[in-house]
Amino acid sequence: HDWQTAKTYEDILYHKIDGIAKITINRPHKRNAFRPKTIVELYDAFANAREDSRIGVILLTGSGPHTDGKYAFCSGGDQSVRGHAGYIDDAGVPRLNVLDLQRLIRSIPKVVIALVAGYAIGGGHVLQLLCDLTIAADNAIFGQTGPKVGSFDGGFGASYMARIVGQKKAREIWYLCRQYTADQALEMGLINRVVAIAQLEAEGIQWAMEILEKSPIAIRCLKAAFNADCDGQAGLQELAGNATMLYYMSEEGSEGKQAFLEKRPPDFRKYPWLP
Ligand code: 2NE
Repeated sequence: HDWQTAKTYEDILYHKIDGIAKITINRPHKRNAFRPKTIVELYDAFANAREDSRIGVILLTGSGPHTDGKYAFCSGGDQSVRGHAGYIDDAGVPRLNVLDLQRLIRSIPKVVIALVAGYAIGGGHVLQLLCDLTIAADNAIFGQTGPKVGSFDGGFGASYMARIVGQKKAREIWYLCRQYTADQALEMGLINRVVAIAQLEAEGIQWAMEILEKSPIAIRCLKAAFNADCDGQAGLQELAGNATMLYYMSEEGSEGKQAFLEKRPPDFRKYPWLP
């Protein structure tokens, strides 16, 4: 595929092709673990894809294989920079900035698809969980490690996981810290499809192309609606923001603004009170 480099970063790769952005975590020597800088760059690339009206689908993946032949989507927070109060950035400040990225992936009004080859572990597993859709290679391995390495994600990592796989399974995943195969993940509804590793990107592009044929506003309202079910007032804000956008796009909505600018009373009489 003829990917164009969209921007150059240190820890990630960022590409675009007709309607699709691809964001690749590029630290294969660490199984694509993220440090604070990785998250800053991921956030920047996702924000760029959000602003680009030509982009409708974002693929999130990890680069690989590493020189030892192993693949990883992401192995979570980089434990080698974990300090007293979080993951330490270049300025010495402790951070858990992956939580900001989690919210962006959820609220961005475009479809985010995780392409998982190899390990999706810890905070890396939560990232795949939060993507709208996940396509996995048959070598993918899923799991949480928090209680083993002295961490936990009690936000989306717990509650959203339970929405997806159910309370019993979510508790098993977190309490036992086992690893699950791609087929097991598919069976428990954690992912959408398993393909041969050579087919992973092509399958992602195929799904993206099918989505790009659909109505952007229908998809953005559906994403907000799925989010609203779990996200309380923040979810309602997102859903309602779309209602406001659609209202602004209507003649009735712009009448109010037009009247204000023309210093005249608004004439809403011509619009019906529909049943
Ligand atoms: C991913 C896994 C299971 C892979 O195992 P294996 O045996 O294939 O590879 P290995 O030898 O463990 O790893 C290869 C190299 O990558 C580094 C390793 O240290 C090793 O480096 P060298 O010895 O070659 O120098 N590496 C791998 N994962 C890393 C990581 N997360 N941080 C730093 N270096 C890492 C196996 O590597 C594994 O279990 N990794 C750790 C998974 C983990 O516990 N992640 C953190 C969970 S907590 C979290 O992500 C989090 C949260 O809970 C809440 C908020 C934010 C984040």
